[in-house]
Amino acid sequence: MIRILCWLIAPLICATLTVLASNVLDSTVLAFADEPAAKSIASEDDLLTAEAEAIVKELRESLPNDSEAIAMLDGILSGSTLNSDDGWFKKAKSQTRFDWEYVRKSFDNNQDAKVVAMEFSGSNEDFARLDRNEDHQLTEADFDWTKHSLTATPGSMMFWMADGDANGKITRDEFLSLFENLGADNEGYLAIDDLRERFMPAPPSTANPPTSPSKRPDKPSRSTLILGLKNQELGSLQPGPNLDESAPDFTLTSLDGKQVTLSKEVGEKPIVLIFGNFTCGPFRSQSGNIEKLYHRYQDRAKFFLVYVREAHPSDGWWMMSNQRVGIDLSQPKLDSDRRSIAVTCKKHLELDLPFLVDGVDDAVGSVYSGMPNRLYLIDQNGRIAFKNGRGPFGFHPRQLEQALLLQLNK
Ligand SMILES: [Ca+2]
Ligand SMILES: [Ca+2]
Ligand SMILES: [Ca+2]
Repeated sequence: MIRILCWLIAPLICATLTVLASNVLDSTVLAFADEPAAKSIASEDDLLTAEAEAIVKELRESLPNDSEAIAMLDGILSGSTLNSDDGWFKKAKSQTRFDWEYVRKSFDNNQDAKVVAMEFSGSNEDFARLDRNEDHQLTEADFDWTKHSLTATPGSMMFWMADGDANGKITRDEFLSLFENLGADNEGYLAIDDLRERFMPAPPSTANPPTSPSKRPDKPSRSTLILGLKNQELGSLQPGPNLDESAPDFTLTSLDGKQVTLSKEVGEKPIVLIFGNFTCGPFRSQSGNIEKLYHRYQDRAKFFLVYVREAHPSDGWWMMSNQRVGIDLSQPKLDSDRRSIAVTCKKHLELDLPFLVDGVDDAVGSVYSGMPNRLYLIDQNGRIAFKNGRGPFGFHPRQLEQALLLQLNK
């Protein structure tokens, strides 16, 4: 039903949904796209290529058995579609100094398991941003991030449908187009039944299993995924620095030509590092959140977006959904090529925040485990104060905002 309506409305709208669904193949979200949701199983005709067999051997020999990358490899080999319940995504939990326990111990003076504005030492504005569910008190619920960031809700469904150019921001014109596409163009208004069930997340489908992975580009073969793992397009092979460890130093050049050395930026203010790339649809869908975060706190913290390896290049696990919105590029081989893609990305996503571009050797993205996307908060002593679970599922800008506010109000 949803699928038919979606395609009737406009191919572009569905493309936006498919960006998300096919990038992550999450079963809940997939139900909204153009394929039935079902867990993939490695089919008999999805044999590994000789190249993939060799990579499997090499990774097993070079990586610790208990590493996230080996968990990912095991997931791929068993036919996992790399959703939020398996692969290494299930293991990638956020690490933060600033969970509910911290808030309760720091501010809950009368020990009633809630913190009201009077108990909080910071400003009312900061309190309001920490109060995620807007009930005028801080409780455990405000700090519960167990739902992954691609969980479909009516609000997120509407967002994905409206954001026709998939740049993570809905403009007035895009919103108006949605208004018309939902049926308002006939009568000039929408009735409640025009919307009532339109944005309801569908229950997981028990329909037919998908066709053989190798027959659809958005359903990659196991060999494609294994190559993507080795190339760090699915994610970094390293775990990245842990909570309280020193942030690894680096020097990168910004898009306006300035050399930025992390250790020289440490001290005065906390530092927010945002890792991302253009071909990751879920990352693009967060760009409005990232930009708002930057504008809200740019005077109180330093922000850098570290541009890393493409997650879905045309010569890897490519995405029909990217092509539909005109994003079709191969993995850059030269630093200068990556820089020019970063310029295009910054422009398409209309981001003001400063971009630093990692080299094609992926030195910074690797050591921070920044692929495909990741958030860090570094304190004024240069130590990791917050690190989200591996993107795209663990990518929660609002969770980073809570950590930043609590760091600022220590
Ligand atoms: Ca209290
Ligand atoms: Ca609350
Ligand atoms: Ca848009």
